[in-house]
Amino acid sequence: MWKPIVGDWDGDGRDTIGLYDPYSARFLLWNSNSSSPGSAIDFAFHVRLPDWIPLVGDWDGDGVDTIGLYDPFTAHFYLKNSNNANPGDVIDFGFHVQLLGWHPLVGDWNGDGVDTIGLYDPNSAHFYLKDSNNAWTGDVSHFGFNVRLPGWLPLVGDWDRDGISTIGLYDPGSAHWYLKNRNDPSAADLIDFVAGSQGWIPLAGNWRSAGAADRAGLASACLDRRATDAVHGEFREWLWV
Ligand SMILES: [Ca+2]
Ligand SMILES: [Ca+2]
Ligand SMILES: [Ca+2]
Ligand SMILES: [Ca+2]
Repeated sequence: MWKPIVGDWDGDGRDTIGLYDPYSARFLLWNSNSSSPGSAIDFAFHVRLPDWIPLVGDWDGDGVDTIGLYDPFTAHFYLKNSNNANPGDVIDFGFHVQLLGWHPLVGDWNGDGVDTIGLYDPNSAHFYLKDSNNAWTGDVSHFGFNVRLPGWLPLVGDWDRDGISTIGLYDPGSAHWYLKNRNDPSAADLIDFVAGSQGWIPLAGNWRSAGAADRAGLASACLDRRATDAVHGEFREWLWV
């Protein structure tokens, strides 16, 4: 199953779509959001990584988002500073624990222009946010909601455009979105109700223009590769007011 991703692949300030195929570790990245997005940046590592999770972030703060991969069996992160299959610029670190079911996160939690990693534990609704991309645990901030939120999915965005990424949660069961402008366990700043279909994946990005706030979106998880090698799927976005 191909996985939807979003990022600013060309550094123009606008996020656009991409797709990741876990069966060949292949990335397809488009620089426009349209149904016929034209030619994609297309590269693959030609290994089968069925359970690894694709990541996107600006790991070096140059304004261009690049890819990463997360191995949930060892809580290991592989972050690359260019969008190609050359392994020469991979930042590579791990926590040597098995965190099955946890979700990796990416955001600029301290507003310094560099994206760093985080993790979300769905069993305790706990977020762990780190300000550097290494295995040191001294800069982890964590908070939780002390409730069980089975099936809820985390997302990250700069909803108020202050340069700091904050968390959100999407409940696919009720189609409720809870977005926060601070990384703490206080109540959500924005609650909305927009349903996707079964299995849709929540996304966030600045789809509009450079300097705009991030907005939420949904992508179909039913992406498949047809005989023509074209990738079919659906992305939807809407405006938060
Ligand atoms: Ca862009
Ligand atoms: Ca970058
Ligand atoms: Ca940062
Ligand atoms: Ca913010």
